[in-house]
Amino acid sequence: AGLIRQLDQAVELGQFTLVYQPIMRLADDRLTGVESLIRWNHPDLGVLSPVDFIPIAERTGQIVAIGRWVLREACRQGAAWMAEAPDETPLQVGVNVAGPQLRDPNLVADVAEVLAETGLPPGSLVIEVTETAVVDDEESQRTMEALRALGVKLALDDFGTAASSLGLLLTCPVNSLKLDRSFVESITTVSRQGAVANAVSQMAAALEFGSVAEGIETEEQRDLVRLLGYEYGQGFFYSRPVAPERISELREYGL
Ligand code: G
Ligand code: G
Ligand code: MN
Ligand code: NA
Repeated sequence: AGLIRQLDQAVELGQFTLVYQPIMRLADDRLTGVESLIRWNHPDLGVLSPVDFIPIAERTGQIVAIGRWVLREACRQGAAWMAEAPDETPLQVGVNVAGPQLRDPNLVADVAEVLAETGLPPGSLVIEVTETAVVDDEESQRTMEALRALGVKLALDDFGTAASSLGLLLTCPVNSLKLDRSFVESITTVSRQGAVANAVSQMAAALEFGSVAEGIETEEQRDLVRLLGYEYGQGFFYSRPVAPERISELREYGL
């Protein structure tokens, strides 16, 4: 109950920050995007991970207000990176959006407003949704269509972990699939995880979805997902989530 009350004030009190994990193009190991990840600088408990408060905020509905802050901050930062290096291809900025946010009737208007306010090109924003949030939910599908109509990109996050059918891919208007890191963790040319990773890559290509392999921790894993045809990768092998200043340095000097 304490945490819930404190969550209510955390936006106003400026206690949230965003860190950004690099997303690399596997063909040439160039930084092409980031995923924004929230942290809570809690006055007594120190820095809290989203796993400690996002599930609570989803249950209470507080995720809607928190998510609005995340969206605005990530888009503001994305536009700031563009202004720093106007001649370079803008970074794609990923923002996680939870089920209750997708069902919030104001989401599309909020996104449009934030894009207009910050000047971030719509195509530079990637909204990451999970299978659980979109499955069997026509309202969420319509919201996704409306986001696509704004020019925003959509990614299906943690792909392969939810109890959803492959039929979802026929109707879900996403641009890319993010293979869950559980498959990359034990990926080898002979493992079952490797077989699934391969099948997902083939399927993504056939359906003209982009593909991102998550949770790459070793060079061997990087080499293998690249070989399997994944276009993009992210994980501790490249970088942990970092402060926005570090992303500026990585753009300028590389990893
Ligand atoms: O960065 P970390 O590994 O601690 O993130 C843990 C989980 O929290 C991930 O599943 C991630 O998608 C989720 N998460 C991180 N930031 C946000 C956010 O801004 N909004 C939502 N809805 N989920 C987030
Ligand atoms: O569910 P989502 O994909 O949004 O979660 C991202 C989470 O995965 C973040 O909490 C991030 O810190 C974590 N993460 C990112 N890269 C790696 C990695 O290489 N290994 C592990 N174990 N976790 C990672
Ligand atoms: Mn994500
Ligand atoms: Na994920």
